[in-house]
Amino acid sequence: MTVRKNQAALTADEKRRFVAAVLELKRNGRYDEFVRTHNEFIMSDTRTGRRGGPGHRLPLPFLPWHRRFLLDFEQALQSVDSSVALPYWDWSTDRTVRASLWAPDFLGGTGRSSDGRVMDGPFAASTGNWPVNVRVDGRTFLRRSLGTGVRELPTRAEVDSVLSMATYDMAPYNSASDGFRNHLEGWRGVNLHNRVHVWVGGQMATGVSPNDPVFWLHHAYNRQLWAEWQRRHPGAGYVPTGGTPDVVDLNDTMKPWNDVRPADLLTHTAHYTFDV
Ligand SMILES: [Cu+2]
Repeated sequence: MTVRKNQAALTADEKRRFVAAVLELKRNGRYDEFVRTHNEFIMSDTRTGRRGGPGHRLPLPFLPWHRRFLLDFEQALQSVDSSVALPYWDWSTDRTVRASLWAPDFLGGTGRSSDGRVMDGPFAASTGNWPVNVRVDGRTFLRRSLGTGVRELPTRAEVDSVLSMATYDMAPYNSASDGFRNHLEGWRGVNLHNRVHVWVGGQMATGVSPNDPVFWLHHAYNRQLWAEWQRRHPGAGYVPTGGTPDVVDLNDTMKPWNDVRPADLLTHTAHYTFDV
C-alpha cells in the first residue's frame, strides 16, 4: 500500500528517490505528457466561462479529475522506483520560503529577481536536467517568485473554515458556485488552491503548472483535504448526480480517460493512505 507522507517528514533517502524518479520521467519524455494533458484538458475547456485563473477552467470536475491525474503520475513514478509515493505539502503549516521543501536537496528555492529563474536544486535549468518544453512562452527554464504574486499562503483557520462547509458543490457548478469544492478550488471566498499556485508564481501560475514538481505536492494536499472533508461530512456526497448539461455528473465518464467516473474516485483508500 502506498503511503503519502508529509514532505516535511521525508528522510534524505526518500527525497533523493523522489527527485530521481521525477528526473527519470522527465528524461524519458513521460513527464511532459502530464504537463500537456493538464494544459489541454484543464486550460482549454472554457465552456463555463472561467477566465484568468491559474489553471482550472472546468467543467472537468476539479477534485476527481486531479485525483485520477495524481494516481497516474504516482504510478509512473513507481514504474521507475516502486518505493516512491507522492508527498504532500501542507502549505498552511510550511508557509515560508525557508521551509525544507525549498532546500537544494529537494525542490530548490525561489527564482532570482531579474527573470524568475530558479538557481538551485535538482530542477534548476543550469543542471541541464529540467528543460521546460511544454510552455506558454519562450522561456525554457523553471521560474518561481515565492510569495510575490500574493504575500500569504492560506492559514489553518482558513482551511478549517472551508472544511466546515457541509455541501460539496452547488449549481451552477462553476467558478460562481458556493460550497466546499469552489471554496477549496479558490474562485470564491478565502481562496485556498488557486492562491497557492499564485504564491509560488512562475510556471505554477499558468496552465502548464505541472512543469514545477511542487504541483504534485500541492495537489496531493488538496486530495488530503478532500478526504478530511469527507470524514467530517459523511452524509454529504459528490454532486451533481445526474442530468446536468456541460457538467460531469457523478456517473459520467471523465476526459481524457473516458473509462472513469467521479463515482469511481470518491474514496482514496483503495489506492493509498496518508501518514496522518
Ligand atoms: Cu492546481
